[in-house]
Amino acid sequence: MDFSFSEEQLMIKQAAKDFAHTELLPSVIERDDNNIEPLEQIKKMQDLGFMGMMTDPKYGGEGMDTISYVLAIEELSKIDASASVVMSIQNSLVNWGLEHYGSENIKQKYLVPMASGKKIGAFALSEPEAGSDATKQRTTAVEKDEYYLLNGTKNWISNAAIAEYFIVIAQTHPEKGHRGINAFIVEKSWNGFELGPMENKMGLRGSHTHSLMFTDVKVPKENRIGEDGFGFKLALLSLNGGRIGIAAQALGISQGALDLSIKYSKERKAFGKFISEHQAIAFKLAEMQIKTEAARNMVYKAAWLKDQHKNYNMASASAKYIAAENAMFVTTEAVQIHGGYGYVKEYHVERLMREAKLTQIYEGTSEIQQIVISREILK
Ligand code: COS
Repeated sequence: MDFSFSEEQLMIKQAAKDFAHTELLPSVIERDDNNIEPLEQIKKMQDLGFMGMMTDPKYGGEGMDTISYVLAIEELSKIDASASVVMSIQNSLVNWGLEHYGSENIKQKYLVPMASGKKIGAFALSEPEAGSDATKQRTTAVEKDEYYLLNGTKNWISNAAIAEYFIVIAQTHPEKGHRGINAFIVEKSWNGFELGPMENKMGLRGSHTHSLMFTDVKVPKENRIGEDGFGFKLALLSLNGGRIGIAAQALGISQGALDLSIKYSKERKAFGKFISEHQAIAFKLAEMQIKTEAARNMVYKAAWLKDQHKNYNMASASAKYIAAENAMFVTTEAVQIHGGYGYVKEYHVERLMREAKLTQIYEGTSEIQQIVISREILK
């Protein structure tokens, strides 16, 4: 395996780093405090091509590889995971599914505006009673002559406030179980589509999470993605890739917290020397570095496998698991190293710790990743 990056990959990494420092860092604490979405910054991310990174240029994307995507998310997440989650969802959970399984009509109408950065998308799978157990969809899409009639409620939908297009998973043939589930591309402007209340979250407060309500929404038949009954499969296939994005986010959060801890420990003195010169702190930093590098290798490997068109299901679940667990470990240690300063907002690490927690929960909890991995090794 080649561990070096191409010129293009390094350029993307640098562009994301510059963007994060100049555009995200100055206002990140204020946005987190006040639940403000980085709308201006998202526009700039669209201009940079971050919203359609891996989509084929013939559908308005940048045609880059997954490694470049991971490098960009990692850089943004060191500073502000509320910004990186927008691009993670759009690229992995929306554009990817449309490009691989949407009809040509769907690609022209929905993928092109999203991959070229003109529109934002969201992915609606979870429900009040179907989160981890995604087969238990209560949202229904009843087939009529010329459309599907969509009814139900979705929960925990990131990008919901800013998105215009939604991939919605719904049950059409309950008697067929998960093989009766369909996926549709749905427009927010349609009658019967209602944006529910915003969750008041512990972290990633610059990324708004809403519920969605559908009441007799008429979805044209041509908006179904893939064959009849392909919806559950589409959701799981999309999540396989989505987990790489969240793993990269967790990795960036870890590295961000580690970088801040190294800096602080070389500035702060206690007992007559810099705290980095105390073995108690130096050993903590060493362990944070070792584990973050181990997670990085697994995240990059999952991305590499996807780029090589090899099976990456287990690799992506493993990468998400290890990167998220590590993010929680590293950010907690970072707060500890900063002492009292770590517990106040100006030093960023308490925010990174709150962000890390969500990476253990969304796009499949750590326990779901363990289910995916154990089933792979035991089958
Ligand atoms: N990728 C692609 N297909 C998969 C898959 C994966 N990772 N895991 C399972 N499938 C397929 C199976 O091959 C099976 O297809 P067939 O019917 O064609 O044989 C189908 O999906 C159902 O598989 P299975 O019976 O194993 O499903 P289970 O209900 O037991 O659930 C888990 C499997 C738990 C792995 C799945 O429900 C899951 O990943 N849930 C988590 C969802 C999640 O992350 N929710 C959070 C959403 S945040 S947007």
